[in-house]
Amino acid sequence: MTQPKHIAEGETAEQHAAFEARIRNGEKIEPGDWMPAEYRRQLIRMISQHAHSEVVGMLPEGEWIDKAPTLKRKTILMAKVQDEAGHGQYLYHAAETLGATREEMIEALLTRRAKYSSIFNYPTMNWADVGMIGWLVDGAAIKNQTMLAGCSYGPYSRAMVRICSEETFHHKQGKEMIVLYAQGTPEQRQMAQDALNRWWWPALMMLGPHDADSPNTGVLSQWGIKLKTNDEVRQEFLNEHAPELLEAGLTIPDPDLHQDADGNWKHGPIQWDEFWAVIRGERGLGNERLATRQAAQDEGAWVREALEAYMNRAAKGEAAD
Ligand code: FAQ
Repeated sequence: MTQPKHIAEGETAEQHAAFEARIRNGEKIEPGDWMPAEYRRQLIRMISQHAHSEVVGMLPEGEWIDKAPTLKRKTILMAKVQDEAGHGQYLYHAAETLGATREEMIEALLTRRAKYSSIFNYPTMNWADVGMIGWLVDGAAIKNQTMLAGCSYGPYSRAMVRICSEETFHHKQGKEMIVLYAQGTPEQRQMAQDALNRWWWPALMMLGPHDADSPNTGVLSQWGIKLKTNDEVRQEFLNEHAPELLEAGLTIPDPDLHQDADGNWKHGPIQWDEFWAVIRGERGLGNERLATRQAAQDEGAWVREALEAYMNRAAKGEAAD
């Protein structure tokens, strides 16, 4: 048996061993169950950052709702952006089951103590970016989230099952749009290609640093939260998307891209300096994204106050219908 790691003060090796045995047996850990403090901390970190990503992720595409080229595309995009808000809600609730409050999580986002996905700090320059986000960003998210649907924490795993089915629709609508444009007029083909040039590398990066540079993967794998490493998920994404993009007639902006003898597609070097700079808000739209979230928080204060007043009156049996 592996020596249990991350034993916090007040926890015993026996408790850890019993906990890990449950995970090995494929049992789900539920909110009231005993769990190591580090398991709880890692899950709150990851689930809250995932929730923030879904909510901030509404911004790049949301900008295009009133510019959609047809009513059908507008309706699809509105539904997609609303879905992302719903995903944020499921995920905040999942994190709340671990004892994190909504206020603490939002505060951590707005003060940059919590991250959100790097991908949403890139700008959407034209309509084809909406389709490319669906195809590549939702495509990468699904690979990651299908894996997380099998994770050891019950509420997160169940939220992922529901979210993945909606993301699958998002992925299909993006692919359908880009394949259509890639076969369209020269202008449409160019729009699709430009969008691919902008989103290809950020989509590869969003799956996280290489395994050797990923400090959290070890413990997350040990406790059945991550069932695959960042590089394994990235490989799955590449193997599905590289041939499909090429088949659509698009050029992937990577001169080193090739398929190896085992059939795996291999990418060239990723610019990790760009990834970290984007996360820190030194490149891309990080500062604008957080300012938008802060404004939404400020403008929503009266709703939270009214709700709290209502709940207080309801608790005393005074609230009207
Ligand atoms: N951006 O040790 P690792 C979506 C951070 S949802 C920013 O490898 P881990 C839906 C990481 O937090 C997309 N930071 O970390 C949608 C850690 O920093 P910390 C979001 C990143 O947790 C589609 C540090 O680097 N999905 O797209 C990123 O083991 C379209 C070291 O990294 C999720 O959140 C990044 N890309 O693995 C919505 C899924 N990558 O926290 C709208 C859940 C890494 O120690 C439109 N999360 N970092 O300060 C996960 O699966 C994992 O957290 C990973 C990172 C795989 C993201």
